[in-house]
Amino acid sequence: RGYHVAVVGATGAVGQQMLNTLEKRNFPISKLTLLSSERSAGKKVTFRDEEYTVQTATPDSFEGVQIALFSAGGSVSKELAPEAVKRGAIVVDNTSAYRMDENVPLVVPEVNEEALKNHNGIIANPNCSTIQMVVALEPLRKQYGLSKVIVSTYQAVSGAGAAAINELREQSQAILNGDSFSPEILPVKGDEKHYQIAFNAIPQIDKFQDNGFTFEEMKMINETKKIMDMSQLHVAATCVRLPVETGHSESVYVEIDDLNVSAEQVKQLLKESDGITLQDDPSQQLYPMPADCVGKNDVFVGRIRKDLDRDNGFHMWIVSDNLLKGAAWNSVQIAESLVKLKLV
Ligand code: 11C
Repeated sequence: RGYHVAVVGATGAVGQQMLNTLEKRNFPISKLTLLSSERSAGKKVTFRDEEYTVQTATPDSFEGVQIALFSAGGSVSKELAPEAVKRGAIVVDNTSAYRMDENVPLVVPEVNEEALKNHNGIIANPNCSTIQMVVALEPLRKQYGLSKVIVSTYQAVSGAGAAAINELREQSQAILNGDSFSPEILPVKGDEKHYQIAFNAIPQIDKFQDNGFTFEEMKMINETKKIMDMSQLHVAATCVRLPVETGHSESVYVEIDDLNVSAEQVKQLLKESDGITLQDDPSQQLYPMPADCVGKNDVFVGRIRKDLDRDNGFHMWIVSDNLLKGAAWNSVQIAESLVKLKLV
């Protein structure tokens, strides 16, 4: 007994993690359909000791599918998610194609699981850097009220896909060998200029918008307001790419409404909150780092301290595996919530 599940983008970095996560969570699957763009079709993928051949995704691939997890890029989702819905599937979409559509719930289960009840076939999985931040913000909002969020990110190259991982590795090797190299992917594959990422930091993730923010920064701003249902929240973001392979880090400054809260109380609250592991002990030099978070589903929080000039201001450091809670795990978690809430 179980569900007919399709994974679209099964050969990609996130698709692979989706399959690992479905396997690890023992998600009830009666039939599995593995799909991809034409370019990756024909590849073999193993799931629960069985070998599958990945098929080219077409509208008819979704016949009989009950849950479809999409992670094959925005254009594939735009074209095929409505076809899947037409054939009776519920789509969990990990691209930015539908996130800001008012008919589409944008869901992080620790924050707004209830929003799933209003779905019209498509559910959007937020951007990775947004997800890990709102998991830590929600308990603060609930307990103390929240008015301001200023975040700077330190993001891993795997967020930009497998080609960006290769670029970091090859460039690092070339620099160590004293060889020449030519950046071709980062900061954004489709943009005009490309810069060195090895031994560097690039303050551009995705393309610039007319307001001077990048699209990644606007995703963090707009998605946070939508997920937390706080259109008036003051949010600003600066997103930076680092030569880290996996695991996004974020330095976050928040202002809460309550003026009488201590850093100890914030630590205790986050320690008791779902999906969070607190790693915060300066006396032991304990704080989260991406290398320790790879392969783990939780959001890790540390360096919690009260601002020195503002009684309601707090600083913290948030790290998570961008391919898991930031993508695959959050999507599978949404599927688990759909089952739990009897929505599928
Ligand atoms: C990055 N956050 O690190 C991006 C990747 O909208 O799902 C995720 C893109 C998205 O480059």
